[in-house]
Amino acid sequence: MFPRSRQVPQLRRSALALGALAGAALLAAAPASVATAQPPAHPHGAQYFVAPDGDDQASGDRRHPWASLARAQEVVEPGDTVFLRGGTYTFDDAVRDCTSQTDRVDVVALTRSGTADRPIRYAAYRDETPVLDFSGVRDDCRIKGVGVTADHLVLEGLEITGVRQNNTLNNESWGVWVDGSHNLFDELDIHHIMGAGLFIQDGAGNLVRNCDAHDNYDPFSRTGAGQNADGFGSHTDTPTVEENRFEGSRAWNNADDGFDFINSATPVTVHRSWAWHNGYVYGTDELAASGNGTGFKLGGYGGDYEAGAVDITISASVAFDNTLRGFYANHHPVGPTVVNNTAFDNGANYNMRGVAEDGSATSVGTLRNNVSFGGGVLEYMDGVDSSHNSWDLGLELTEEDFLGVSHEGWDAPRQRDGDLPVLPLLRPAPGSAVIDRGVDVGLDFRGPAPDLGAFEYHPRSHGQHDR
Ligand SMILES: [Ca+2]
Ligand SMILES: [Ca+2]
Ligand SMILES: [Ca+2]
Repeated sequence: MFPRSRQVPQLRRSALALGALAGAALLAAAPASVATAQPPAHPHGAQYFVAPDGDDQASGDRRHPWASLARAQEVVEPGDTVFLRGGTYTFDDAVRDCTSQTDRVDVVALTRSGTADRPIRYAAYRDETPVLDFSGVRDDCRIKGVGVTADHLVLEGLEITGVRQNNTLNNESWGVWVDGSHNLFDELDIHHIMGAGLFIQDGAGNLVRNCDAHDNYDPFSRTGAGQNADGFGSHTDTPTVEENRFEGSRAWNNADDGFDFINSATPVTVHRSWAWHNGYVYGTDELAASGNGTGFKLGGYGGDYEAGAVDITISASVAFDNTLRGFYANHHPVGPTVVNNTAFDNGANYNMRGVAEDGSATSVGTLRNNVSFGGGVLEYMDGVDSSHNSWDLGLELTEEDFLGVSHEGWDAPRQRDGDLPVLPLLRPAPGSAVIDRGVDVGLDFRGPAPDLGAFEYHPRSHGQHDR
């Protein structure tokens, strides 16, 4: 009934890291002064370097980096790594002109694919922070900061910001726009986009891991200010069995929603992700005029009944302080699976509004081990498959049930490996009423039974035994 928690592709990551080490040793021995020469290819994949003060006529090795990703893409082959050095990369033009004011243009267009065994990797060099700043791009149509139409890429450790809406004839622009499959988006920090942070238009088998999308706002949308700036979205056109997956990711201060999966033909799974303070104009407590303000929007097709509606699953995730709803079925025709989540102080903590075949409103979903706490009501729960949730058990939770309760501090820096920060917030306190009250849903737990909510109690330290 419930899917087992799956492991992220650590093996693939390890293989890449080994390849990178071997490449470094080979490149260090190569002559570095030959202008326009290519670094030698080798069995583990070549390494190339890009830097803000680089030169596209250089050789692309560590001491002679290129200036642009576009230059790197001319030569990359499956298995290669392109390292981006720290600093700010500015852009002022898309790759081509707009053909109309409603056209869509890419600024960075990633079109060359890797393979399953040999992905192409675009990664921050060591612990440096490459910032792709698109605020100078004024082309008069919709803008994709990074447009990914390739498959089997890894984008890792990049900060992406400043994509604009340059007229009022469209809806959102995009930070990262994806029409590809089997890509890994890892440790991206995407913010201040006039539209969605990361938007999957089509494709499956993509993993969005340990990414942040925040402070996005679309003031110039045709459908109203704030209507379209989500943190993350999967809205694919092509029906697939394979899913898109979000894990360890955070969305906050976005004008519309944190995570939105409306009109997705691809199943979606979310695990260990947080969404808060969405529905506001960033930097303020002002409601975005047309923002929806939902933490996790779990499917839906604009109110229509779709016979082939996909499965949406969310687990071990947290939604709080979203203006309208924390976890929302959004008129989805089939029930989302909602297990071991924590909702706190949302307009509605859980709203399971579905749509029946005749178009009438109904309630959908399978809910286990969830916590509803603080302000935030339950809506559309009649007929939902609900048990072992805090409300089913009649728990009257108070702040004493948690090690900490706050709307603040959730944007703390990530751990060194990119994982979510370990915070006391909304974790069970010793003796909490949520401890061991759940039922086994296939996620890790300690003690005789799972606890309720996103975090499992540990007597000595917190964070060591997250789901
Ligand atoms: Ca909206
Ligand atoms: Ca939305
Ligand atoms: Ca337990």
